[in-house]
Amino acid sequence: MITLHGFAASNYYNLIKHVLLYKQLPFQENLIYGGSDELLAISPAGKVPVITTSEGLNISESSVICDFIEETYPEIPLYPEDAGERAVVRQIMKIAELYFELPSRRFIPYVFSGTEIPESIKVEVRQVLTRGVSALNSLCKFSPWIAGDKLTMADIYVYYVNTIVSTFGSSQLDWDILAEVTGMKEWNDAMGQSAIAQSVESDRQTNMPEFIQKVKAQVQAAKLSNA
Ligand SMILES: N[C@@H](CCC(=O)N[C@@H](CS)C(=O)NCC(=O)O)C(=O)O
Repeated sequence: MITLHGFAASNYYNLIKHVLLYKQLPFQENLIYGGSDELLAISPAGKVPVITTSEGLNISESSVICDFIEETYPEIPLYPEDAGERAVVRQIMKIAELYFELPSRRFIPYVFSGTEIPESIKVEVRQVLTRGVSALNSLCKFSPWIAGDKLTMADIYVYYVNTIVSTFGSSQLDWDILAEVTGMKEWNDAMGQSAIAQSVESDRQTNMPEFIQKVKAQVQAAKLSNA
């Protein structure tokens, strides 16, 4: 059986959990946070999520895990059969990661440590997000799914990317970023209605207080070591 390592407050963790649930694969969860030796032993960059396969192989990096799961368990497919269509799905995922997720994440250290975000960082993040908006506007179809008439890995991937983008877009840039991509808000709302998304969200909310406590403890420890 697959073991999914990480914590439910993580959107990356949740996207893999959603994929496993969608594909109806049995898996167990192992609660583990960043910064532990236990995590470094299975994740070279010390990031979650990680899966341990039934053969005992540890795999990290969400998009790599997505591909591994699809290749190993092709039943209930999440990528199109056609190579060109598959490339479009992966292109949407890559663009969402590079120009939506990663720039939004630049705010996280400031928010967690309660430090003001320099205006230059906000300008830079806004520029990268603008590129993402433009790219996703030209790639996404929302007819009704993100890449066309079938739900694909890109639907699940971008839905969880968007949790970060909309949170930090509105709180730090006063910008409703999803509204800038035609059709995205309606599609995002529909994705959130699925039973799987709602069960993942419920686990996220349960884990959030413990995660916040961990972050506060880490910030406090960093302050003490710098004092
Ligand atoms: N590139 C990684 C990023 C995963 C990531 O950033 N995970 C965060 C949680 S959402 C993490 O592990 N943070 C802990 C840390 O940075 O120490 C992926 O695609 O899986």
